[in-house]
Amino acid sequence: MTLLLHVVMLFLLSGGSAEVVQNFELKCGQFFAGGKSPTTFTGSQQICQTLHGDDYYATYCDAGGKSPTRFSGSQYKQICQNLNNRYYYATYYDTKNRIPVYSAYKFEGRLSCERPNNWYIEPQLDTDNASPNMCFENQNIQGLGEHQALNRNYDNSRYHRGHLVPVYHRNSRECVEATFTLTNAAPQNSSFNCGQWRVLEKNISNNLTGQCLEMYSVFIVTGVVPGPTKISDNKVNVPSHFWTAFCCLDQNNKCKFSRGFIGVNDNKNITPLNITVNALNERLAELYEVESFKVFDSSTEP
Ligand SMILES: *[C@@H]1O[C@H](CO)[C@@H](O)[C@H](O)[C@H]1NC(C)=O
Ligand SMILES: *[C@@H]1O[C@H](CO)[C@@H](O)[C@H](O)[C@H]1NC(C)=O
Ligand SMILES: *[C@@H]1O[C@H](CO)[C@@H](O)[C@H](O)[C@H]1NC(C)=O
Ligand SMILES: CC(=O)N[C@H]1CO[C@H](CO)[C@@H](O)[C@@H]1O
Repeated sequence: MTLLLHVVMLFLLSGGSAEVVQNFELKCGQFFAGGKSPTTFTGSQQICQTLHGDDYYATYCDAGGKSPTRFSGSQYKQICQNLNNRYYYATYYDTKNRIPVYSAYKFEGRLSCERPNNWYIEPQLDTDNASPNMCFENQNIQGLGEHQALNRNYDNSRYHRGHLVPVYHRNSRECVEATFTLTNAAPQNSSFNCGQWRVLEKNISNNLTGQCLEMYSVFIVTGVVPGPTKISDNKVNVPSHFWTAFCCLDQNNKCKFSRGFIGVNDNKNITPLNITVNALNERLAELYEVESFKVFDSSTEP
C-alpha cells in the first residue's frame, strides 16, 4: 500500500512538471492576457509556479489567459519556461527553424542586475523525458541540438543572441536568469540589438512603469518572423523582423492601453514601426502567411 502510494506520488511529481507541454494556456496561462478574474489570477500564479500537476492546477490555472495564435504543425512546441521549478514566462518554439515564434510574459517592473554569462537550453525539446528545468548544454542529453539552437550555432556567426523576453523587463535576479535560455533568443543584428531595439525596450519599460503598472496587469508578447537565411550550416534561422506588443489589462479584462511595434532585423538604424495591435496583427498575418494572427485574445480588446 505504501509502496503503491509512493509510485503514485512519483508519477505525479515527474509527470506533472513537464516543461514542453501540450497546452501552455492550461499549464502556465498566467503569462497571457485575458484571464477570468484578476483576483483568481494572482492566486493561480503562485500555485502554477510550484506546479507538480495536482488538482490545484486544473482549478486555478484555468484562470490563465489566451495565448497568441498557434500554428498547425508538429514543429511548434509550447514551453512553460521553468527554472528551478518555477515558471517565469511562456515560449512558443519552432523546432525546425530553431528559433522561437514568440515569448509571452507579465511585466512587473524592472530591476537592474548583472547579466549571467551562460545560456541555458531546453532539454525536453530533444528528449521527452528529460528534466523539466532548463539546463546547461554540458548535461548528457540524447539528441542534443536536433530540435533547438545551441551556443556553438551562434559563436562564429556575428549575430547576437537576441532576447525576446528582455533582461530589461524583469524584476528579480532569477527572473533575469530565466531569460538566458536559447529558446528565448534568435539571431539578431548586433547593431539593431544594441541600437533601436534596445531603445524601444527601454521606452516601453519606462512608459509602462507609470500608470499601467500601478493600475493594470501588464502583458507583453515579443516575437520574430523567420527570414530567408540560416546560420551555422543551415541550422538556425535569421529572423527578418522582431516585433513586440503590450496590453495594460483592466479589471474587466480589457486592454486599456495597447501598442504594437515591429522592426526589420538589420541595422539601417530605422526606428521600429509604432502601430496599433490590430495593425500589427494584420502585418503579422501577412508575414507569417496565415489567414489571421492575433497577438492578444479578441475579448481583451477595448
Ligand atoms: C518613448 O518614445 C517617444 C517617441 O519616440 C517619446 O515621445 C516618449 O517620451 C518616450 N517615452 C518614454 C517614457 O520614454
Ligand atoms: C547588420 O545590419 C547592417 C546594415 O544592414 C549590415 O551591414 C551588417 O552586416 C548586419 N550584421 C550582420 C551580423 O548581419
Ligand atoms: C508610440 O505611439 C504612441 C501613440 O502615438 C505614443 O504615445 C508613444 O510614445 C509612441 N511610442 C514610441 C516608443 O515611439
Ligand atoms: C509605450 C509607448 O510607446 N507608449 C504608451 C505609453 O503609455 C500610454 C498610456 O499610459 C500609451 O497611450 C502609449 O501608447
